[in-house]
Amino acid sequence: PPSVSAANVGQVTRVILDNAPILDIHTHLFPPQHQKFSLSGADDLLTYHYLTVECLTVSGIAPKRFFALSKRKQAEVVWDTLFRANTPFSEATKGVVTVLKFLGIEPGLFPYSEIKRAIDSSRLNDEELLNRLNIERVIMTNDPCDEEEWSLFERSDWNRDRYGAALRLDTLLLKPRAAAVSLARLGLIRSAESIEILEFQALLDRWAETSRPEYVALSLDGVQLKSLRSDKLFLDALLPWLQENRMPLALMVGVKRQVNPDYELGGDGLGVAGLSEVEYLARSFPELRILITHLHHDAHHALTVLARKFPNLKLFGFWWFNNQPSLVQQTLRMRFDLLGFGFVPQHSDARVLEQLIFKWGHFKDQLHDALVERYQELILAGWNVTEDTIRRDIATLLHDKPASLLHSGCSTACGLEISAS
Ligand code: REL
Ligand code: ZN
Repeated sequence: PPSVSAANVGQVTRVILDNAPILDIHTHLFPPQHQKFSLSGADDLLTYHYLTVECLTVSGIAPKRFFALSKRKQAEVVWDTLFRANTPFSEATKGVVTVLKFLGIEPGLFPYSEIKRAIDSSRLNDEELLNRLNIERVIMTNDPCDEEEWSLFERSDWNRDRYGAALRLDTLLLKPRAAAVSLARLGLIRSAESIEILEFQALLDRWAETSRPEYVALSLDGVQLKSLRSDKLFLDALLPWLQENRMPLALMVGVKRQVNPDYELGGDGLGVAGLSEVEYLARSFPELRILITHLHHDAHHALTVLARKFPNLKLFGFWWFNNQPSLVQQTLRMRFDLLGFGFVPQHSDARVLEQLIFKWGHFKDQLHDALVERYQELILAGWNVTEDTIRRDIATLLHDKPASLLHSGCSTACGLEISAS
């Protein structure tokens, strides 16, 4: 295969990136058949919590007044504040600009009604959009304690290959009292006071059978991670169950919920880093496969070093406040420097279907630059880089590596076979 030169590696990498299949391992998307939970279109896009928070910050509108408005009206206030009265400078607003461009909508200072009509009449359905973006599969976030949301698994009219499940246990482990009440009401456990170990494990079996999760997930503060070290449900029920079933545990660490409840979904902030708890888990449970992402930018160097120390600890994505080009640029290069291909570079965290366009689009721009910089250094140092090399590397990063770390992939792709001879 022909070698790529330092001069054309940029263009070659761009084309390969544009056509590479993606496996998105963490989203809040649902199939459109699950109507109440599946978000798409102008109103949902403009009322994304990243944007409502920015709008409140910029405008000074009282949060209570803002959230009392209808969704349509909130979207209009966001549009008028962030796009008409101001220039869309932030990452979240730029995301909307990217969506408009992708949909072929001429951006301009139009009234919201016009932008809304343009977006809603030109949007694609989920299959079309996922195909256009080469996103093979997205993993949802599924809370078994939310009866209505969980009812998705009672239906069979949606595409299970496209939408993979993740068993989210925040409610169960972090609000066990509330969880016990609702599970007892559903007749799933005996007492509304507490959940027994065996009951919990039976529930995990049952939920895993219904949803076929790719991992069990927890999104939490370092303080909460610390208290789980002495939590019976976590230690005596969940951890053994995960190890026995070779089910990965995805930890999203460093979020303090509802720092400002007036901001509703946008009211969460930074909590305690909790890295020693992560180290403790990785060291004490070598059979436990941990996927980890972190909300603190300044935790990432230490976390990357930790990921070099424990083969059962795998870094993924740029989460939320970290998913900003200025931060991705630096941290992505550090991850390549320290981990090579041993991490999952990104997940979208998309809540609204069209967010996939910019969440992946913007990340690919960053990835492109980091890759090209490294390939150019290699080429100048005399290393032979071919199109096949680049294709293989990008496939590893965006698809094969994430696939190998999920429950469905771990039995077949846990590493190279090492022969004894
Ligand atoms: O999955 C999570 O815990 C977080 O990603 C969410 O709580 C958060 O609101 C999300 O929308 C951030 O991107
Ligand atoms: Zn999320």
